[in-house]
Amino acid sequence: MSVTDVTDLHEEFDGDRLPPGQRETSKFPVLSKGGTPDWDPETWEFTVTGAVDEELSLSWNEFRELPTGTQRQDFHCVTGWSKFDCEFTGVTFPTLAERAGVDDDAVHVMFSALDGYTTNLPLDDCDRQEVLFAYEFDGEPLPREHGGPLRVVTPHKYAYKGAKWVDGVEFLTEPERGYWEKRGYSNTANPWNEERYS
Ligand SMILES: Nc1nc2c(c(=O)[nH]1)N[C@H]1C(S)=C(S)[C@@H](COP(=O)(O)O)O[C@H]1N2
Ligand SMILES: [Mo]
Repeated sequence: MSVTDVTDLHEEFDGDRLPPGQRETSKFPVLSKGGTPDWDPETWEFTVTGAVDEELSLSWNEFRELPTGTQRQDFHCVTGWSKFDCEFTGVTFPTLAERAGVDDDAVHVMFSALDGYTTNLPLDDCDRQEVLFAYEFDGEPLPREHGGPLRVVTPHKYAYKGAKWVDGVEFLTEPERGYWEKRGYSNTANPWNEERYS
């Protein structure tokens, strides 16, 4: 299977591959605000709501029928570690946005997750090929503690912008703040600019 390598993304931000103040690790630490929530594939429902032409509600099987791709990405955690060359397989944000048909007045996006987590991004920062709804990591089903069955990855932002256990995407006409963005982490989260705190 072909893999799209996006590990040169840092060039767009005029930065080194390892962002300032980060150290590289080969481990994949787990960072969750609480425990790993239960997931029932029979009742799980993925919703796309808000400023869209057609609100979507997809079962796990329906979600898995969306077109997918595999990307090699770097992962930057705001607590100071970066993991290079993660292979994530999933559905790109633009693919999903196109399915729903985004309204002209949508400017912002809120992701929500099974554990009650939320995180927000401007629409421009989401509508990129590298923003993936990922369900495989290195060719295996995404481990539950890393957000399985489905998580968002945002290699151009610190990783708290990627909701693990994601089950909702809401298109907004005004910016709003998510869980960590309300609690002192940066709303913008650009690793090459060290936007860690607000
Ligand atoms: N649903 C959910 N998503 C989440 C979190 C969380 O607590 N709940 N933590 C965030 C934070 S702070 C980070 S750094 C990454 C960590 O991902 P990992 O545990 O796979 O390393 O997930 C982000 N997504
Ligand atoms: Mo984090």
